Amino acid sequence: MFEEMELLRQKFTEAIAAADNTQAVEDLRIEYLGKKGSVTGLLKSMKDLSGEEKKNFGQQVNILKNEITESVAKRSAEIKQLELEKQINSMPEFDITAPPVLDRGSYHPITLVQRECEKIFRSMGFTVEDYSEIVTDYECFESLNIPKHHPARDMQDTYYLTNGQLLKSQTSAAQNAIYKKYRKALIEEGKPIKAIFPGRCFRNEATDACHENTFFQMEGVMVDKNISISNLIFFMKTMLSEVFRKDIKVRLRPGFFPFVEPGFELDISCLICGGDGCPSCKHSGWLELCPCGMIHPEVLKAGGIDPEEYTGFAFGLGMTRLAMMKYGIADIRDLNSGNLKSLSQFTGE
Ligand code: FA5
Repeated sequence: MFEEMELLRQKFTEAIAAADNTQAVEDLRIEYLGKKGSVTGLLKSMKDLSGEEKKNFGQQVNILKNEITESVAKRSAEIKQLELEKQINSMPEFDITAPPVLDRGSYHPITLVQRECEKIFRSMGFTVEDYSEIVTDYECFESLNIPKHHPARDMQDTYYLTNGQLLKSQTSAAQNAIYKKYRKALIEEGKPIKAIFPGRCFRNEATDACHENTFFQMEGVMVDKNISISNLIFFMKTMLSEVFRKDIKVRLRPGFFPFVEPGFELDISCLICGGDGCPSCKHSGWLELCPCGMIHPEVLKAGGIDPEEYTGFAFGLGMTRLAMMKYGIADIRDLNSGNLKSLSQFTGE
């Protein structure tokens, strides 16, 4: 029986050293110390021994039982430690002394250029207005001296909604509301109307390197007594020199818009090809950027302003094209692409 006990001890010593997970150790505990376990079996077999032998054997079995209990506890603790170390080693390395590397994202080039324009015009006393993207026929056309069936409506292929409203095809759609908002201060307090209103525009256009169906414009108006074309030219020049901060070639040519008289097209020499001609400027070397003109008397009248007493200028800056020129983006479609690799490289100042 003592031999049997010694064999059991050896067998257990080998088994516990080989147990490499918590479950294996628990299985061994049950196998040796459980109700039907080997050590319990040894105790049961004592009944056939004489008094002195029984006492002696009983003591030895208890020693073995204690040894096994201690070994199980020790091996369990070792395995828990090993499992913890394994878990820690599989975690990505984290160096708390390393400087923070935060991905802060970046602004879209149009946002950058819009903010820059807003800053420039604010510094010249203009307010920045917001306007809805869904507007009425009156706002987008009739109040701008473009009655129903006027051929000028064909200049913009407009998206109409089933309720008769439309997606704003030009930021000029906000002009009437701006005149009505500030006319009282103009007439009663002599405060000139000076406002810009950036916004998204929609046209059902075939897209190419310089045309999108969804693009941004920034409208600007100034109304007061004695406003003339020289005021218009001053503000256009200031805006362009502040945005580009380098000499750029511009040209002013006559342009037709029913809401201005006279009207102009302000083009800039294409900064992608340097004026040689490329897809970005439809191979003309020039890019239509900022049509403008003196506000038509009918438009002032529709806004509740007497054109005999007041005059003003308006412009409709193509902000998406401005972003193209400012950041050297050859294809306008990249700006709506959602391609973070190309869009996240611009940082403004
Ligand atoms: C207008 O939208 C007039 N409302 C501008 C205006 C305002 C004239 C006030 C006079 C007084 P036009 O359709 O040309 O004009 O658009 C103005 C500018 O928006 C263009 O010069 C161009 O820079 C930009 N633009 C027009 N269509 C697109 C397009 N499909 N994709 C990108 N930019 C465009």
